[in-house]
Amino acid sequence: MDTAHHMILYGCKTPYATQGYWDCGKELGTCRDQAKIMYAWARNAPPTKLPKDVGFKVGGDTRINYFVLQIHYGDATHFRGKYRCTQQHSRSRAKPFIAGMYLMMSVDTVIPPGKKVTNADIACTYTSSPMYPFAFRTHTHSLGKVVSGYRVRNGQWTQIGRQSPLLPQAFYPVANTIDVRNGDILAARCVFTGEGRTTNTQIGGTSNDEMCNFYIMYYMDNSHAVPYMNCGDDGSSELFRNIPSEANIPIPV
Ligand code: IYT
Ligand code: CU
Ligand code: CU
Repeated sequence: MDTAHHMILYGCKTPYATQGYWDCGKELGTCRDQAKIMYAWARNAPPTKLPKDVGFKVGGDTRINYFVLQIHYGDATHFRGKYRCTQQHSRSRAKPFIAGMYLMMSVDTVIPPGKKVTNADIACTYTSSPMYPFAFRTHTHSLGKVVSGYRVRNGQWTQIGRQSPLLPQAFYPVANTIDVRNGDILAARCVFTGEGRTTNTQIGGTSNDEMCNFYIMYYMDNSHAVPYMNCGDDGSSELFRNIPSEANIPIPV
């Protein structure tokens, strides 16, 4: 971990290269098609374990035919191009539960310079078969203070997870073991500060831009599983009037 700062495992149908390694930060990216995040490791974070009988479905008609491991180097001086890629095959029976990822992301947040607090709110009504969240991950760049995600059912907010995005951005166990059913609302808030900036900060890919992501890793019954879902809606201010106040309290790091 003195060398690698964090790693993300993506699944895709068509990666930029099918062997070896390449620089995904320059002209090449990770996947030519839509990348799907499957796992994240970050320094010092405990490993995420899939619950018993839960597995990601890959291969066949899943559109996940390649794994791409993206490594963000903190200090690459000790690395010098040495790498080894190994595969561990384990042939196991199909799992009764399919793991999946629900990605909540803000697409249009603007953080004014100098403004102490800017919230990015995301909410969507859940319209699929029941899912069971077991881990969550938050992601912002340097202006994020706290990111929280909830299930809202009949007006009642239940926390799925709350974390400082300045801590290692791995998947952490959920705060509450809950189900998410058709008709529930999934809601997330990122709290940002514009302090220290002299211009507007927008959502984007560079470290001068920001992102607001709340990932929910879940499992679903094999028979009607939907492995990847997204939410990019703003949610109404009416809804977010009732967000628990903890969502506004920065986590000290
Ligand atoms: C604009 C933004 O928020 N990008 C995020 C979320 C994202 C992930 C994936 C967007 C798309 C994806 O296909 I996978 I479209 C983002 O890039 N997050 C990064 C990694 O790419 C996963 C992160 O560290 O969470
Ligand atoms: Cu990193
Ligand atoms: Cu980002």
